[in-house]
Amino acid sequence: MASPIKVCVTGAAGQIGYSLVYMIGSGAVFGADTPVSLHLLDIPPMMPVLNGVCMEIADCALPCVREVVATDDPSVAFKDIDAAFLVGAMPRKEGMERKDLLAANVKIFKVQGQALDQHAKKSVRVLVVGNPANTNALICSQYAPSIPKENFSAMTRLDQNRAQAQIAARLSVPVSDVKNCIIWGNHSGTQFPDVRHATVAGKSVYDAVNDEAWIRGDFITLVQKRGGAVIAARKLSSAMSAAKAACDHMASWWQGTPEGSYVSMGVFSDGSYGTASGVMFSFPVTIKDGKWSIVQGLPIDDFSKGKLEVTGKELCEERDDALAVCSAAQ
Ligand code: NAX
Repeated sequence: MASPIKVCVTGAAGQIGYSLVYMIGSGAVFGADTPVSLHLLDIPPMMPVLNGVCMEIADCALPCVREVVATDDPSVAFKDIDAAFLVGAMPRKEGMERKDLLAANVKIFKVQGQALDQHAKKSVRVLVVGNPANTNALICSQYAPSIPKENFSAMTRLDQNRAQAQIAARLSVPVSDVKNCIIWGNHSGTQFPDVRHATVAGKSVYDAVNDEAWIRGDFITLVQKRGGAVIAARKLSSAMSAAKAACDHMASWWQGTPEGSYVSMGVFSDGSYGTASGVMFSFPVTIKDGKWSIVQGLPIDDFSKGKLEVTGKELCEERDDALAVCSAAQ
């Protein structure tokens, strides 16, 4: 076996962390033959809980797990890491405005960006899950100038998986038959789940569904509001599915996308498809040798253009608010 890949999970004592560390340790992301060293970060009051998680990791007797480091110190957690799942974030509390939530998280991701800059490998691949994920990823990268911007991404894979699952259910086919659903924009209520270019067993999803009103109406709303529906049912937010999506995202980044298919990731916008540049916008990407490329040349109709504008505008507003928080703190 090769030397272990060092993988950091922040918020490791939380709900998503609980499922995620098991999935990483079981080989689902980096391969069943690849040993991993798990670096688990949480805040000081959560150390006893994190200790319990470590006990359970040991009790899972996972062959891939060579080492577990549990800490509340980002400089220890990020030391020489190859991959980071930044899940830990400030949750929205009752009565909290969106701007207050953004401000609290900007501060966390600024500190973590600085710590990544100082301690992680320059080749580290960073996936931000903690919300607001796109803008947190932007801030994190801004404060880690020695790490290439392409090494930061935000998670919209859960939204993509939700979209694929809805299409599969609608057509009564296995979810694995559905390919190339796209999530454009922000991981928020403005995201645009788009199946215009998706296929089911090689045929157009649009033709197979044959119901444009549903595709442009209820389907989009369903995917946009799925997180809320899970909370209403479970009284807790999505955790198992979020952990699975984080693993899917990192596995695609590590192993590449199969010929002819693409995945959605929040990445630095270069202005493709007329989107605002300089925000973390979710695009369809293909991945080869650890590098993602935005899929180019997909036809965008007026309906889609309108949706891209709305979600892009929200991302620009979030970015401006976040940068204002950063400069006020300087
Ligand atoms: P939990 O509240 O269960 O866990 C979060 C953990 O992060 C806690 O243990 C907390 O102590 C820790 N934490 C807080 N500040 C930290 C810091 N500065 N450093 C390290 N750890 C810190 O939340 P959970 O359900 O696990 O969700 C985590 C985040 O994922 C939330 O921001 C949530 O909104 C976000 N999500 C993002 C999704 C996406 O698709 N991008 C979907 C799922 C999820 O809602």
